[in-house]
Amino acid sequence: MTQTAALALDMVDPEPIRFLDEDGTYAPSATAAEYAGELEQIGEPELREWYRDMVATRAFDTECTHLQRQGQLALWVPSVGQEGCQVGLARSLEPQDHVFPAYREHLVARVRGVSFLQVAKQFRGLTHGGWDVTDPAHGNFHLYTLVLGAQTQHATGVALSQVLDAKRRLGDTAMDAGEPAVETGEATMVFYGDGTSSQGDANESMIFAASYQTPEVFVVQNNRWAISVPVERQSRTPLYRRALGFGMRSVQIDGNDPLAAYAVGRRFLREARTGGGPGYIEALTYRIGAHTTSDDPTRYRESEELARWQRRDPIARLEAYLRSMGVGDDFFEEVRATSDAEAKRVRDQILTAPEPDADSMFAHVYSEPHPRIEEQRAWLDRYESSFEEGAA
Ligand SMILES: Cc1ncc(C[n+]2csc(CCOP(=O)(O)OP(=O)(O)O)c2C)c(N)n1
Ligand SMILES: [Mg+2]
Repeated sequence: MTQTAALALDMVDPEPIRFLDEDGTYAPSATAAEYAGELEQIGEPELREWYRDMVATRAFDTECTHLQRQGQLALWVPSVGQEGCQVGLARSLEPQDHVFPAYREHLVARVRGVSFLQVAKQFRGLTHGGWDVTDPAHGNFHLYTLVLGAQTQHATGVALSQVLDAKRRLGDTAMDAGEPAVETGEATMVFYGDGTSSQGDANESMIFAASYQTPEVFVVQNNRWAISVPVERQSRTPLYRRALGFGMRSVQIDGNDPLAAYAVGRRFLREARTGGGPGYIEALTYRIGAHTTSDDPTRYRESEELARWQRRDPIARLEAYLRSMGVGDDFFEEVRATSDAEAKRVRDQILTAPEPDADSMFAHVYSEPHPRIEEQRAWLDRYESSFEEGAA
């Protein structure tokens, strides 16, 4: 090993950026100081809304887990424990930005205007993909992606188009790797997990992002597990260091601190929009629940680890901070009641939502008629008519 390589491995990692400590006291880390200005617009009214987003998402999440257990959803993917980074990052976006989720970003969906009902419909098999991303009400929130890392390619594709559009506005139609970043006025944020950071897609999209200086923010929610595989098995260095190797600014934040997520998200997005190129945020958090309702984490996780992270619950942390600002019981009780009622409404609505016509699954595969699709459609017709009375 050369001396340089040894030095790189010995590198001391800066403390993760944090404003609120684990018990909700405002106690910024030394690394947070340079981001404090980003919080100027954030006061008690904003924090109350963030808290509402978090509690509403958890109530919805819990309701969906019950619905799956009762056989009403095919699958559910809980986000419990990860609401802190999700709320801060979602709130740091501007309306014109694009957002590419993985499959656990229910809170981000809500903030961008995709309803919980729309999210739940996907897990009941009532839609063929999700929501209409081109509908302005949906805040450029793209579709959930179960193929790990595919969304990073989609995000870099959109971010490349943001560069090209900006260049065209300046009368420059050529786009080459290695050119300086341009001011685009809009950015793209992509969410993925610690396990997904090992996928080729995620790494390739970062190469393109760095080469073409896309206005992009890569967000890795490091919840410590990729189903049953711990993050230590995927990477011998902290994940944020990988981005440094691609030539991107990259930081680690306390992912259960909404203020840190907001401040860093806002800074990185603004830099991306104004010609500063891509950035990478590793949010250190924890998946409190199961990977999905098909998983039993007690088979591979220690209960002490879970208990340790339950004590760092992002909702409890923000609640403590709000209480220290003088917010009283009435508010917290009202939010809980409203959130439970909202979750119940989604439950009632999903149970009565109409099923799509089976034939509609063929409608959007190709834009033109296609013989293979016609063949499959004919097979389905024959199959369905075999149930009709008098059929052989
Ligand atoms: C390309 C691909 N490989 C494997 C899977 C199966 N799979 C689904 S989720 C998952 C773990 C993902 O872990 P991570 O990226 O840390 O995200 P998390 O679920 O923890 O949010 C795996 C292996 C998949 N969906 N897609
Ligand atoms: Mg993970």
